[in-house]
Amino acid sequence: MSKKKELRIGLIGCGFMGRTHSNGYRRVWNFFPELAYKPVLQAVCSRSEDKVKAFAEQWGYASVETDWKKLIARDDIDAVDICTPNNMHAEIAIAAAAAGKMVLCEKPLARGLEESRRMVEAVEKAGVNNTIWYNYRRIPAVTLAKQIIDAGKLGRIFHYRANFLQDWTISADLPQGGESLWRMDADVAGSGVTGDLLAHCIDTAIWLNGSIKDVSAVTETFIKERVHQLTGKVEKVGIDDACIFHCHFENGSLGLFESTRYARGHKALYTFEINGEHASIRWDLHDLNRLEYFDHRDESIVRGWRSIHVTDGDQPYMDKWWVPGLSIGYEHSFIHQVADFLKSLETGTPCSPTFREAYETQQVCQAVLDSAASANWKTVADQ
Ligand code: 4PW
Repeated sequence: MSKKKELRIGLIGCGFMGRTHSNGYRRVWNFFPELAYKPVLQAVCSRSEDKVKAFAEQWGYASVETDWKKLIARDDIDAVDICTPNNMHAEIAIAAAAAGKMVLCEKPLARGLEESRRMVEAVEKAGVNNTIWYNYRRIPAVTLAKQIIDAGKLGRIFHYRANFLQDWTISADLPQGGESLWRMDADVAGSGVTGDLLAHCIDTAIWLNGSIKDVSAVTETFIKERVHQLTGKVEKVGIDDACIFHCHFENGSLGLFESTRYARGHKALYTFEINGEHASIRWDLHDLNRLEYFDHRDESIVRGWRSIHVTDGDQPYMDKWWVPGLSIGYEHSFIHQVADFLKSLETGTPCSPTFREAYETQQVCQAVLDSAASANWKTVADQ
């Protein structure tokens, strides 16, 4: 008999993110056997009965629901995991917290600040554990970047640069809205690349380099009208297809961020580079186990960019995986987030980023969108 405490999961939404999270729950206890808690795939919910039953069978959920309110009302669910489109995050999270459930929510926190604020209040008032799935923090090379920065190896930081580039919306024939293309619909998503892609870059940046003070942004919507899948009509496109902003961080460094879905040839190119007084680091999602590091204090005859293959047992999370030298992938970042969440239950410490921490990312996103709309600098704290 297992002595582990069960954490009974109720997953809402069975798309791409429903799969990544389910994989995390299923695999975590194989690789993190020391954890006191073990996730149990208790129930999954989606509006389509056929779809949810097939998902439950594929991933091993014990039961299904087609109404998320029923899932939340069940007393055999400890934690609600929200993998729906963004327009449902607030309503579900607030109801789940009121029902005393822990809440794990896919990024971004919500469509905008008003919803985000209510979500933070709800989980804090209910006193329930909560976290937002900004998974890239938990790629070992990115976590190692955090350790290197926190150890002071970069010295004073001057520059933070990040890109998130894709190319999947270039065709003018691509419709907007509906189940498969809700990221194209501003009413459902809240924004385009700012909330979907730059939110990742902003979350990582705040984590690595501290708060962002103010921003100046431009956005562009290259294709102004598209057929809406739900109405069948040609409708105005409300999302930002591309966004570029620069900013000041509170620590005095300058930031430069770019995201687009119109960079032909790039499917999901997330990169960042940080330049400090003594050293620089850079990372690229396409080579996610590698962290590039340059240290000016190295002896000059061997000074140069080091390419650190982050697979050693001394490096973050890697003592859990195979043997040194063997790589892991994108999906492992979600397994790590589950492990960190379970650990947080054991230790009684919050699992970062909490809703409150993710609220700061929302504030930056709002400042970026407002700056682009008004062609003015915006102060993040004013949001
Ligand atoms: O959250 C992002 C998604 O909406 C992801 O990290 C990458 O871009 C993959 O899909 C989209």
